Amino acid sequence: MKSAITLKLIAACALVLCAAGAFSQNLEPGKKPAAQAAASMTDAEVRKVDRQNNKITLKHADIKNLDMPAMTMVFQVREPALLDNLQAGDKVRFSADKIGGTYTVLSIEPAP
Ligand SMILES: [Cu+2]
Repeated sequence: MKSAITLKLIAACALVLCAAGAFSQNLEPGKKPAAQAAASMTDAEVRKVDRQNNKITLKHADIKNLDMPAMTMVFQVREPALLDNLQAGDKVRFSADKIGGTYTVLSIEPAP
């Protein structure tokens, strides 16, 4: 009986912590949550796919969430599978963020 009550208390506390966490994030619009859906999609063209090093060269449009103008540059990719089915010349849309000081592609898909 006692343990059931304890469990309920723990669950309640966890819920409160969770809600507080979400709330504080909303209170700080200047701070971007790292590596998430918050990163907007950017148009790009694939220039080079480097599967050995998990890197991709993209000629990209302005990246709003990174405050970066259009350019051609190399990105790290979050996971090797992102490079599946990609090749130079492909038109794509991707999201990226700076992770540990490295510009990293979080998601990438064929342009609509
Ligand atoms: Cu760039």
